[in-house]
Amino acid sequence: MPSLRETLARTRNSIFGRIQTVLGQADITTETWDDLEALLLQADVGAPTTEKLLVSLRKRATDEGIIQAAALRKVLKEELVTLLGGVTLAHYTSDRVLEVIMVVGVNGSGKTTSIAKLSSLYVRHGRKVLLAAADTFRAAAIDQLQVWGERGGIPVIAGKPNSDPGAVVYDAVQAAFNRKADLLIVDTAGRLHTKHNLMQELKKLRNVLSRSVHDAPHQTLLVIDATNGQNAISQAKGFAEAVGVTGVILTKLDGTPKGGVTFAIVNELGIPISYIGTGEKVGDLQEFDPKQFVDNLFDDKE
Ligand SMILES: Nc1nc2c(ncn2[C@@H]2O[C@H](COP(=O)(O)OP(=O)(O)O)[C@@H](O)[C@H]2O)c(=O)[nH]1
Ligand SMILES: [Mg+2]
Repeated sequence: MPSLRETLARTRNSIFGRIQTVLGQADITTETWDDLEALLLQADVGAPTTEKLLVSLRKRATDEGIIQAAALRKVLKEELVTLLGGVTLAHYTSDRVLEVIMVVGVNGSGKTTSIAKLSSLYVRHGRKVLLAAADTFRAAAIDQLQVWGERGGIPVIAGKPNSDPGAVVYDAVQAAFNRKADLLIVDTAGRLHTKHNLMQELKKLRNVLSRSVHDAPHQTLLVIDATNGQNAISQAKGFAEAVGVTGVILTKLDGTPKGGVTFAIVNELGIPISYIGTGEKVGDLQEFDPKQFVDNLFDDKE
């Protein structure tokens, strides 16, 4: 499993490295502020979030009488951590007879892979997991989940290609009760003929779940591909409005310079990042820790 430092190498070496240079050994000038703003925008932090950061930085610089750029760097790091919010403690135990996690996101974002990673994590914590292949619109999607299931020894409930995903989810809930599984993870489609159809379909799946399991789904995780940068934000808003997302799995942070999008996601969507994907292997999933994340965006360790 790559370390967070390795995962964030490209984001760090591209733009955050330059922020570090701008906030180096000199006094703060007008140019410092301009450069910082330009770099944050380039880093995929996004306009609203950059604006918010600059307002709090300027206020703190005034209030605290900060003159040196290096001192501002320390404040920037603190504000970045604050922006990301607290740690969302992942819970691997549950008092429920059956806990349900629904996973949504556009095609190719990494839903199925992330489900494999999550399953393995929960299994290691002693949970009895069952998977539902409710992305019935692509035959390959069903196969892919089944392959991961076989590798991890986790049963997968699937229907025929193009069968009703609601029926698959219904069957999966019954199977989970019958087999005394205590965690059901539902894989879903990421693309239909229209976006409207997709959101309607996902709402239908939610209803099937809530009718058959009390308060289900208990978590709805939105998978976002970090390499999409700012484009990911508007997509994510659509899902969040339609199905009420409780947490984000941010994938492909390895190999992208666009890690700054993390700040935009939390600030603009108001949804915490639960996990980050750091590679294609089953172990490449980490719980998100705001402080560690920010520390690893910069080269210095102060
Ligand atoms: N490098 C990298 N690749 C990933 C990550 N997560 C998923 N992928 C890759 O992204 C591609 C699409 O993933 P998939 O799970 O099929 O996406 P889905 O269509 O949303 O189910 C696959 O090639 C995965 O191996 C990650 O965190 N890092
Ligand atoms: Mg898939």
